[in-house]
Amino acid sequence: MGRRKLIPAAAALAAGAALTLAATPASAQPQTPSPTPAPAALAASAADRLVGSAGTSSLLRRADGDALKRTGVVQGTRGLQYVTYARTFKGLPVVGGDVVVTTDAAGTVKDTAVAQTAPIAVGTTATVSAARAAATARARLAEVDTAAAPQLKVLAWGAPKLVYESVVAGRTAQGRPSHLHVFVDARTGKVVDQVDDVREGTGNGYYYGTVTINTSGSGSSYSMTDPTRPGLKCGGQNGSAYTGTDDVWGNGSGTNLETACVDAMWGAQREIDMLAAWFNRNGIQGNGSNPPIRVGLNDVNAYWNGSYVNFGHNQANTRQATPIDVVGHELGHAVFQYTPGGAGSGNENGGINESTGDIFGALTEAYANSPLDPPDYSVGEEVDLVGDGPIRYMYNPSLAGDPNCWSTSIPSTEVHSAAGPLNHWFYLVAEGTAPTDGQPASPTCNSSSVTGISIRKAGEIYYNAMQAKTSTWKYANIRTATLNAAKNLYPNSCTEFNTVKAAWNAISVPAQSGEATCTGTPSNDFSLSVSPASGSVAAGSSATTTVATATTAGSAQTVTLSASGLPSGATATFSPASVTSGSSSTLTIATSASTPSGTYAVTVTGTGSATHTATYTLTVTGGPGGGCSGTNGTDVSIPDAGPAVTSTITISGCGRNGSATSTVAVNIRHTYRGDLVVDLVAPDGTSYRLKNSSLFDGADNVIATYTVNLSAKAGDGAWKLQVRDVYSQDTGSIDTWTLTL
Ligand SMILES: [Ca+2]
Ligand SMILES: [Ca+2]
Ligand SMILES: [Zn+2]
Repeated sequence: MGRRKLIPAAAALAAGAALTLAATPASAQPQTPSPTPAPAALAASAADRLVGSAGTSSLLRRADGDALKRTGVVQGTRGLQYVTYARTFKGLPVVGGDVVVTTDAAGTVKDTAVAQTAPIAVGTTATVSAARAAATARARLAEVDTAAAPQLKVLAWGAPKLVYESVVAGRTAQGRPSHLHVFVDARTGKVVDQVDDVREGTGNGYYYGTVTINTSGSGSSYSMTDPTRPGLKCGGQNGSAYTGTDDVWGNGSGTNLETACVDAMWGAQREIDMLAAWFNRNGIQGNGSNPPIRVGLNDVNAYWNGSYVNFGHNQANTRQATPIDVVGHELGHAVFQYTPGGAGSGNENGGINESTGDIFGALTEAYANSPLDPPDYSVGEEVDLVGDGPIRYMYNPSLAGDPNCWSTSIPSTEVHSAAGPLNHWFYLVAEGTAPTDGQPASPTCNSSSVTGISIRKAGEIYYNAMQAKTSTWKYANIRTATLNAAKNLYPNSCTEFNTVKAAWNAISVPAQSGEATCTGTPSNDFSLSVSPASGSVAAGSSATTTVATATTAGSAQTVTLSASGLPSGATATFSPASVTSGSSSTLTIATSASTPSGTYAVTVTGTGSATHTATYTLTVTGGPGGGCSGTNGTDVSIPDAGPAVTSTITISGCGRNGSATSTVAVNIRHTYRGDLVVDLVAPDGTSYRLKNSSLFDGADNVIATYTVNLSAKAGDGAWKLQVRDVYSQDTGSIDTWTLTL
């Protein structure tokens, strides 16, 4: 090689000479106020923090390899929020791994509901083939119309098992419609559980006279499709909505199917309106959507099949099964399916599902308040199915032969009968044992008296409890969930809580360990929030946010404010430094030029009769190295035309991505630096060429400073400098190097 040989300079410059500061990344913007976090966002982040914290592993029955994924935030009433999670285990969906975290509007966690009772410890390799599982599932039905491919899952209703879930649709041996989930043990091939989405009700035609229903169309083309309640429509067995040339529907005849759709649409519209007005629920499905309705089922029956409701007729075939409590019942099954935990498994859960139908039927009947069908707590009182009046009596289930009281035989009781105790509980909470509004008296199983709190409050408590439902719900779980709901919904009163509890005692569902208690008028309390919840400033500038307080119990009190978690060189000032709960303070965080770049969680603490905190996320840009630290790279000898030599720096504490401009200062001692190729290797292995060999690079024995864009790299980790002499002439060394992020 004809390269020019240079004489080594006398001495290298000292290592660690002044290094350039990282420039302000292009992404750093002046502070912009972010919108006030909605309760749903506060709830989601609080619940995520809870689910993500190591201290809750046992509460959540965590196992190695399981993961909880947030699936939604459901709004209850009075600010309550329900954050739902689904679980996977080593990537497999876990049926029965569901979790619900309840918070208030400020994001304070109130309760946690966990379906699972034990952490999962199963192998994930099936020894039974999917084809065998599919065949086993098909054999559960007499007639199979459709069958979905089996999915490998973990079933955690009870002791966790590796299973295939197969969904088959068709008819049972009794000729009833079925949409069946079959769980086949993936190790033994045995069926371990099955769940039918089809929920049957029974009813009879009833006419609400001339009513206004929402339909679509104009001119000479109309459809029984509700334009204001998405998804709601009514028609015959082919699933299409009835249409017509005018917007006049039905003829008032009990055998006319369009008339049945008038009843069904009117009832469904009242139910959807009731859910919104009383429970803040958006549609039957909770997301604004509603299932469609079919009439004309050629059967003495009505059912929800997991995706639509279908109504038949009475035995005499003179009326359709579309009175409001039957419509409310079937759509109540849909509400049950579209609340956390979905439709579970077994007779006790099935009974709860049936009772939920009856409860929503009674709620809808009460909300509609038609003089043609006065509100009551009988189910299908207009039915003349077999000539003996209502099919169920919520105030006294035994009138139809159903149990009034819970007992250990409920899990083996037919589902409509197993609904009896919960129907009875609902009645006692709503009306009590001796109502004064004309509703009938109700007996209790412990000879106690209960004073009701109104159907709307009973519904609100049950509905909110349903938002913390899990797939393993039993009567005992509802006791716990409704006590939590009563306490959370009415934090300043024990009346509702005590009624709920008395009603559970009155139907023989025993106290559960750890259940909530209500201790009378609560002590004064307050809540704390910051808005905006985050801000970004250049080092040396100030950020401000408003700290709001509210009185949540008792009377107002003095709240003293403080801040912690500030980065170095920053100070926090509250103006004023203490407030009366209900008023606000302005927090100013002043940073200095020496405040390191990075993102910091600043905890704002309010201290009064209790202590509450809120988090403000502060991003500082343009400051020095982000708080990273790392020792200098170690000395290495550069062999003569040998392989690349490596020197490593482990950097930690960056907590951010690297800046757009980072510098690497390398103290090179080498006979001829032009021989060298120098690369910087990021912790993820990405290599950045700092220097190529160059014949004309004459400097020897110097500190060379290279600038490199590392904005796409995480700062923390082991950074390597690789140096190689590409020609066989010289030797030398690197005497330390420094990376500035
Ligand atoms: Ca009635
Ligand atoms: Ca009724
Ligand atoms: Zn039903």
